Amino acid sequence: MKKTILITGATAGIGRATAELYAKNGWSLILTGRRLNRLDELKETLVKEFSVDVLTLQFDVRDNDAVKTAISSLSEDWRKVDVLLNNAGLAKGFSDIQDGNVDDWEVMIDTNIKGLLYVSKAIMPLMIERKSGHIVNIGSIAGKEVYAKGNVYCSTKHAVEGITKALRLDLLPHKIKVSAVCPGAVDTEFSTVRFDGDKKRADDVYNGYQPLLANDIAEAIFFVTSRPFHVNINDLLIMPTAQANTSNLLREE
Ligand code: NDP
Ligand code: 8X3
Repeated sequence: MKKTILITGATAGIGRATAELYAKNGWSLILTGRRLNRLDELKETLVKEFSVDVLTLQFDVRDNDAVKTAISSLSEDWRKVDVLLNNAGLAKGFSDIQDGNVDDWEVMIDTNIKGLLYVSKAIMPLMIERKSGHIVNIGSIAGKEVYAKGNVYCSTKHAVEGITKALRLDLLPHKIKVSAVCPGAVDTEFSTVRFDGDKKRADDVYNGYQPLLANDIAEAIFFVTSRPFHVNINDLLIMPTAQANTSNLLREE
């Protein structure tokens, strides 16, 4: 039987690569994000290339009413969500905490923590009803360590780690799996967003070593969600070989 994955933040980076990989494997896809033109373009590409069923839902994960409206609009068939990939997220700014921009803090906390909770809260009843489902949260090495000037972003990813553990505990009686996939540096639009479109500064993050690619993480997510029912991967930390931790990178050039 065909399975369905709902991906938040499917318009770029890890979310987009994951959409492509699951489409290649014949899954039905619910693709979400804020940028409608990108959702439309991705849907067209995947339908044409892989003849899969794709539904797009445009919403901002920070807007709980929009999340609830979008999820409650799902038809009976689309309500059978087998995998929820909580991927939408971002970093904003890079400064000592005492110099931090409060607006940036709000955006990160609202997106990475509250947005993940809102989407999970909307999807969990559908999974509980079917006693089946798998929630995969995208954490980060930044959820396991704190690096200089990464303060609030790192804290949001630490929160994702806590929420992942709490979900696993509370959803245990409902037979719903919960996993975290936690990458180190992945070359996506992440740094461009963090540095407000400063492409040079963003590119510098990935210079002099081979960062992970979005598809590396997509493959890990696919592995996590294709284990037999009795196997759950709780936590998968994936780093570029050239990155030992958040602060030690082997840059060559
Ligand atoms: P990208 O910037 O390439 O993609 C981020 C995605 O999140 C976009 O599709 C964006 O869509 C979506 N998004 C952001 N804010 C919102 C919002 N408010 N509502 C809905 N969707 C939103 O970055 P990545 O692919 O790298 O990031 C994906 C996840 O991976 C994030 O959670 C990030 O923290 C995490 N991560 C990234 C790492 C990296 O080095 N790149 C390493 C470790 C973890 P749109 O703008 O259209 O809404
Ligand atoms: C993104 C990885 O180390 O740039 O979560 O914060 S890092």
